[in-house]
Amino acid sequence: MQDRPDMQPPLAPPNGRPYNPVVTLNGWTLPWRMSNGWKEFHLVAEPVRRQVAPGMTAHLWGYNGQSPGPTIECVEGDKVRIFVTNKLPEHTTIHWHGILLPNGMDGVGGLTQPQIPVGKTFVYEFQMKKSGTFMYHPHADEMVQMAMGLHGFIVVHPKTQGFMKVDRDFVFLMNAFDIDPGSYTPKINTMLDFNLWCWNTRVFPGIDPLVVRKGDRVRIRIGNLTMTNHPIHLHGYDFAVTGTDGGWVARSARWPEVTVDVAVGQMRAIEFTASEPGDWAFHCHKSHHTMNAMGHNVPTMIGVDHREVAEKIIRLVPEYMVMGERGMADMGEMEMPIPDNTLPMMTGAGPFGPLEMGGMFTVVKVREGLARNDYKDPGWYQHPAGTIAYELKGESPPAARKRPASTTATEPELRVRKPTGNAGNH
Ligand SMILES: [Cu+2]
Repeated sequence: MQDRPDMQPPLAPPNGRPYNPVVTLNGWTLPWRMSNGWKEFHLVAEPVRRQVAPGMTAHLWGYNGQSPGPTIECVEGDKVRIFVTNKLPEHTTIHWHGILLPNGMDGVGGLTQPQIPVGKTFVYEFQMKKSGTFMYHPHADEMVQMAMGLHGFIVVHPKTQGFMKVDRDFVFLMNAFDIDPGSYTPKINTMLDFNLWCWNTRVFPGIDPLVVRKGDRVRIRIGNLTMTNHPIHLHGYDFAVTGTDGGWVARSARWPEVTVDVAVGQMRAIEFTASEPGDWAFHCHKSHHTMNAMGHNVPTMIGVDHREVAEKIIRLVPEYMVMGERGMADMGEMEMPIPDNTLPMMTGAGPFGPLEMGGMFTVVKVREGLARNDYKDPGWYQHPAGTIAYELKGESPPAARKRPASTTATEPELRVRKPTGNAGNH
């Protein structure tokens, strides 16, 4: 059982074939016991409390005290026996996404097995035919059970040591929740407009940094169990997609990327060699996904001078605040009282000021001289002198412009007749 949201150190295999264990972001690996040649794991589906970031806790469903559940690690060729105990208020199953197995072990409630009733334990037995990156999740009342946080990771290590070898191997699942400010339970009927875009049920600044030693070969395995795709972008490096939930990608079939789109129900493993020290941003490129709880019905106020209106409103509502007429960056440093159990829309402080991020954002911290198994946050990067963008002192040189400088600034470039009616539509 695990109830802390901190990243647990990788679990070195105490028996069986050796391998380099993975690191689950803000998570842990499930220990097993050996029984007559079978690796036995035990998952308990149950209600859990998960801290999404300091200041917010969600009431979810998970496995063994946590959402997502623990990572299952084993080796190609292993015979695994997985006990699944149902402590949820309704029936469930577990489907082993991407694993090649006998049909009756596939975990589709009603199709390949009866659902696991409340209070009962079912047993799944199969052999891991190939190595790779997979997931597990219910295939029973799926919309509700996935929206409540029931899912986890499976990593099958190659039998041959040295095949697809890396020094650091990170895993996380992308999941999303819609939890109203001040409440604790996700709205399970939400289809697209979620307000918490999570990696392993954590949002920035609650997501661990990925700590990497300079020179290490690094793999990051990403699974998507949200309702939309996530283009995952890494700064400072180009990388190759070396694996999917279908298997490893042959060397000759890889191409360079800096952003990998992970579609719904997909997994991607990316690899790079950590040659460049620094604090490299790593995030979903959909800018709304690096935000926490926000209202989406707020009108755009950029360029609107509403000081006069504000003065009149303040006579009626003294706390009224004028916001957004110069953009929304002010939100990153504003400390406004918020309801209990929610998070600011954009937050986090960096070494140079407010980070203005939330949701699916963290930092890959590449440092020289770390110990092999050191995943502790090393703090912010100390930039060598003369390597930080700097303010120009004195006169700025003239910038090239498309229009001749003589065009008067007041002349509009384009006249637009605004539509009337249809108020509220964009
Ligand atoms: Cu996204």
